[in-house]
Amino acid sequence: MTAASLLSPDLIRTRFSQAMSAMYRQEVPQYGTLLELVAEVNAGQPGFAQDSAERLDLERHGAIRVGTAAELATLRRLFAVMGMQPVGYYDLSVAGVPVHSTAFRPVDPAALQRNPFRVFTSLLRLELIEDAELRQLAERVLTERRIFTPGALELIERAEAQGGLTDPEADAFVQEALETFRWHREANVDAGLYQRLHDAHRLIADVVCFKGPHINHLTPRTLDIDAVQALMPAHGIAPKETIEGPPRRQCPILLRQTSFKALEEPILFQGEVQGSHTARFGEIEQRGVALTPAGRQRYDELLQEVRQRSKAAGSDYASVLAEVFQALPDSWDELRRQGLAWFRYRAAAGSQPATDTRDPEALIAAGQLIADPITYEDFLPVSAAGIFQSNLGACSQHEYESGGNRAAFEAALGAPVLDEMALYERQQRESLDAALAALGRPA
Ligand code: OOG
Ligand code: NI
Repeated sequence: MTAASLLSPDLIRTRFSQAMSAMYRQEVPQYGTLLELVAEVNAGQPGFAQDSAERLDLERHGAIRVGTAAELATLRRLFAVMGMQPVGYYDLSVAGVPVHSTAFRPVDPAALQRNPFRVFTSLLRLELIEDAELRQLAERVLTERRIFTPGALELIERAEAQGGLTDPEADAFVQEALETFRWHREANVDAGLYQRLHDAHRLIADVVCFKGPHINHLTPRTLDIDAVQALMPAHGIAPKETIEGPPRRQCPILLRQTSFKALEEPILFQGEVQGSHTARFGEIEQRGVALTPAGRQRYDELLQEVRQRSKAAGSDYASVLAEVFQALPDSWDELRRQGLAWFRYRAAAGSQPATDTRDPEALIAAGQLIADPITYEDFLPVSAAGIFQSNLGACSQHEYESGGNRAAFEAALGAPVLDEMALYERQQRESLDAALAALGRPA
């Protein structure tokens, strides 16, 4: 096997995300309607700085939930074949959801530019089920199921041994991997156990009772989430009321998201009993610039203030959100000068440096250096909690006081999760070094 005959992981990722999208379109027809609507709205928009139209068309994220450490660890190996690595740790127990999560995604700027497909992946925290007997039953069901096909496991091993897959192997891998994320109408349990798990938490039933971690949503990226949200009802889609995340701004930051209600799908319990389950939904997102730790702290504080103030009687969430966020500068120059957001630097074409400064701000002022906002590639725990909640229904308010457990998550994963801030920082630093070198100012 020569390295030259191996396909790039980026290509395998693109084939996989397209196969997944085609499958989800069949399973959830409203997703197809949403894709068309998003494409229509995006076509009428100026692009967001560095992101090409090709990337936008391909761009989406998915979400899955698994039940055991072994399942999570194998997923890590499966995603690695497609150049996707675990980035970030999200504790959702604080929001009443008994899971913790990471996002599998490409990390290298060139790979992100080719196709940034990400999968938000949650691991059920069985220890948060209080009823010991129920916990053991759930555990037994989970350890007995096999969510990967033998073919998928074999191709993961081959990719690890060879350092990649050939073109035909990649096609076979995509088909085998897809099986893990498919919807299965037949439940793994009888109706009684489903009901008990559902009563403990709807999400627990969703993770435990099926043959695999069905993809629960696939989210296209729009350049104007307000426009898509407004057009959704006319296309027969009913979105949740509020858009999660920051308000609409001249300079979009982080991530704004909205979703529409889960489908009620017929299922067949063991013992041939018919029932139904709601788990799968649709979502759209708009991405903005990634914030630095200082910027992110400001964002978290402002969001906290919004939540406090909008509790007051008669207050309107959208107006409070817009008002409170006026405290955050809404220009790329200010976000950059105050160190609130990450940027990628490049030398202006044909520029001849007039001074010998290495100061980026002086070079920008002289028209020799250009700073483009770096797109946020990750997720927001508060928003994710809002998305989970909107699809779990009002009956599922839970309180868990355990807090996060990143060490346990990483032990299950079999690897540490990467620090997203370090990835953005490095991208900014390396682009600046390269731009300064191009301007004849090497370090
Ligand atoms: C994941 C919810 C989180 C997002 O976009 O924040 C998420 C889930 O419901 O499994 O996908
Ligand atoms: Ni999502």
